[in-house]
Amino acid sequence: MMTLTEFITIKERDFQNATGNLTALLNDIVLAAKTIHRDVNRAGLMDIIGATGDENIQGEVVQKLDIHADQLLIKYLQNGGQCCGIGSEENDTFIAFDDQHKLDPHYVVLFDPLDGSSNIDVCAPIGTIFSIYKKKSPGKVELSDFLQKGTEIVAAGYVIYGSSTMLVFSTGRGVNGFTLDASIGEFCLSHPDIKTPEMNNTYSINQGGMYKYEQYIHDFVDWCSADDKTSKRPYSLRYIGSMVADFHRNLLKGGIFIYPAMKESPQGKLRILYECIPMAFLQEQAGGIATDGEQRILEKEVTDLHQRTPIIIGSKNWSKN
Ligand code: P6P
Repeated sequence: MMTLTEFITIKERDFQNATGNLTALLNDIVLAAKTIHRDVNRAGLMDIIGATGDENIQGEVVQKLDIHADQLLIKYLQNGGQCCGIGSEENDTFIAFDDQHKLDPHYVVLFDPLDGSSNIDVCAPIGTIFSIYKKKSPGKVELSDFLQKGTEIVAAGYVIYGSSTMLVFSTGRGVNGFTLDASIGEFCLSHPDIKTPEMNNTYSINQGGMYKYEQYIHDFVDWCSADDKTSKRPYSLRYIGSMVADFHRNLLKGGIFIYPAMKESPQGKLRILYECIPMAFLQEQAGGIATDGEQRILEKEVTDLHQRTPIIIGSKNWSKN
């Protein structure tokens, strides 16, 4: 079984003038993920279950493990010396790293440290989502380095902490999945060159919000639920309430995930920079689609670190229905 380290080393040879900096940066994220895996699996024993009682900029109650994961990622990325700053769901503004190593780091990383955190207390799958961009500004890192369109992305991925822990990522040359073998502390290549099925009869949406959604979404859900044997309907609704888990299932088996605009929140709920763009990048690399209902997620202008967007993401032939 090929380890992640072997895989990256081999793939690194594919990159012209590969300097090894992106490899080192990915390894910093992997180190944080292994530590989060360890702590997620024993959270109930470490008194880091439950909420801090604080609210993040989203106005969401922050779970202790959220903050713990956020601080781990910041520590590993700062100490790794390849990253000059981060943007995270748990921090109101971006965090610039002083160039303590004088390595002249030129990557910025955006992440949701523990997505789906409301599932932590009930042992449902949760995940870390990340995206990597090159710093564009000439001097010290600035906000504009984080507000880049998805088409500028260098790499993106997620770690799902579920029945097993998997890292799924892409540097723009396809999508590969690695399963953590905790006995040796290595992520091993288990899902090479992931291609998402062009169609599957699974749709993921919080159907409880039906009367808040626009009519075309309401009509779509009604269409999926109709009893029509010739088109193998009703389709199956699968929705865990953890984007990483719902996305991962649909990526491997096919299906469509929708978090639409709502009357009281026309930009939906999910954040574009550290949830939707990385997932859209992976989905397109695996042969699927990702839009906001009108345009490609990857082409949307980004004007705020915590900007939200509606999202429809999954198998490409769903768009033909
Ligand atoms: P709702 C988790 O809080 C999250 O950000 C995503 O992981 C998930 O897909 C979505 O929100 C669930 O939101 O409104 O259906 O509970």
